[in-house]
Amino acid sequence: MTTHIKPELISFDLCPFVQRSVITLIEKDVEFDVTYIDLANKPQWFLDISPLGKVPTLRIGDRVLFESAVINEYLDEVNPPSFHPADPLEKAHNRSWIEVGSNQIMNAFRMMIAQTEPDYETHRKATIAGFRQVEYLVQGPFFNGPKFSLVDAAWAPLFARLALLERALGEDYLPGYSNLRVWADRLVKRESVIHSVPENFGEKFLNYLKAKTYQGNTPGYVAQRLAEAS
Ligand SMILES: N[C@@H](CCC(=O)N[C@@H](CS)C(=O)NCC(=O)O)C(=O)O
Repeated sequence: MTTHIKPELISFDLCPFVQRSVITLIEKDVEFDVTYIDLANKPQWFLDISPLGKVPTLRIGDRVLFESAVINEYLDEVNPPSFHPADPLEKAHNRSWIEVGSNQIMNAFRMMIAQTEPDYETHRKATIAGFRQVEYLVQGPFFNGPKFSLVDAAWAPLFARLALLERALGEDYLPGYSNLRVWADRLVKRESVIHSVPENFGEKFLNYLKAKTYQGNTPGYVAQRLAEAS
């Protein structure tokens, strides 16, 4: 049994994948320690324990777990009741949609760091197209209906970031997706989601995007628009 050991989350405070695990830790009422690292300058002890060099990394005693979906599955198993549906087919289906959530985080990230307007448009369209199927799947108010699930924990960080950017730029990243809008709004307002990031997260996140440059000098397209908007 490892459940009595307090886990240590190795984190970067702007990372959406880390946030997935923090949401699950909070939802499951698990006490944990956090160690922040600088991803631009990863400490050697981190590289020594993390073969992929990515956060989140969860250390439990001398065991080290990585990959947000795997970490969340572990947290779910050792802290019942499960956030997964009991039926194996439904559970696997939920896992598939957690993976789609990861893909959407990356589509949106490419959009946020696009260098030029056409580049931004390409990734904006890809992000919006990537929402098409889930619009018809989400049961509301959460992915599976009334019960919060690991799919909700996996998608909430994406919706939180898109909501911040929508407000800053006057964009709509869920155009015509009424079910998704209900789901996203519900998740962004959930206590565990709000408390899964530092208090000044919105400001920090937008400042991070504002500072995004190419080859160290040219501001990215979103960075330029944020500068114009402020
Ligand atoms: N598939 C991974 C993705 C994690 C990930 O990409 N984390 C980023 C920060 S948001 C990272 O650690 N990047 C460092 C690097 O790639 O060097 C997961 O779900 O945990």
